[in-house]
Amino acid sequence: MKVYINGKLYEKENAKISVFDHGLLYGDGVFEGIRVYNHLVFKLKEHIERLYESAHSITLNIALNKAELSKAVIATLKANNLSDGYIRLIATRGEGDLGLDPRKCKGKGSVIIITDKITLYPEKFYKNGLEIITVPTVRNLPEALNPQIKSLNYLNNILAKIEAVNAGFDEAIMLDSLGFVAECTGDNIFIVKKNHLYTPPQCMGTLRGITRDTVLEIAKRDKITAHEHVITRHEVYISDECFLTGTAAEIVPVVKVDGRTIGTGKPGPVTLHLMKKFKELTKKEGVRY
Ligand code: PXG
Repeated sequence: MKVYINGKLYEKENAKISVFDHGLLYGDGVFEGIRVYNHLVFKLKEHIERLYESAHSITLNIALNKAELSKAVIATLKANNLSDGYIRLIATRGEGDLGLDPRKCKGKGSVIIITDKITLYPEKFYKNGLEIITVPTVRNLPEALNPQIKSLNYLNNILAKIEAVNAGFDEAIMLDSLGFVAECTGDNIFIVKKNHLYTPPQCMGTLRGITRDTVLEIAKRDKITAHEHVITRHEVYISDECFLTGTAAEIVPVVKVDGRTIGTGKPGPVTLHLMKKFKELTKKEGVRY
């Protein structure tokens, strides 16, 4: 697998950057995760746009413009002869010294594109649904490090993941600082109540997920009423259905939260409908290469 770094392709073993890169030293950079389905890059424009928004917010200039970066993504996929997989886009502040000051970072920063075969969640998660828990670590405060910024500093989410794994679960609900449901460690959350969809608004501790937006689009088209509304843990517990959305996970049903069975304890009809429609969309929509 070849890795793109600053305009050149390197074999995996030789794909290296400086230990002085502030992306490593401080998590000073941004990233995106994108899926490719049968030679179609799903929502490439949206992912590129979000990457540049994250970069703009942390005053990071990406050396390439959006069109150039999109081209580089396609070139990397072609070089690796990949038809289905996952793309990780990374832009860092670049090489600096051992101080925080970004002005010390010389050059244009690093742009890295890694492609890989996708490691899917086990099939049983999609068939039977996930059991998840709420963890103590709350999502970053928007006024400290806004969750809208997909920064290279993912410790907030990793700490929550560790708490879930230590308790024997694969995914966790993270609350916002007010105690409302924010999102999971790498996925957004939805509930279904009386055939209406609810997902937390993105103003609090929630990333505006591209899969989340896609689900809202499908819902609108299929006349399923959706609300972006604050959600409490109680509302999750008494929901009819619950599911998570993310580029890696796509749509995964949740059947138990904090020991409470959700609905019938099986993936529900609205979730199954959205999973089917999402799959159909990934087969026909995207940038072809
Ligand atoms: N919330 C968070 C905190 C995320 O990191 C999502 C929601 C879903 O967003 P999209 O746009 O993908 O629908 C993400 C996505 C992983 C992994 O290994 C997941 C993400 C990033 C990196 C790794 O599961 N994020």
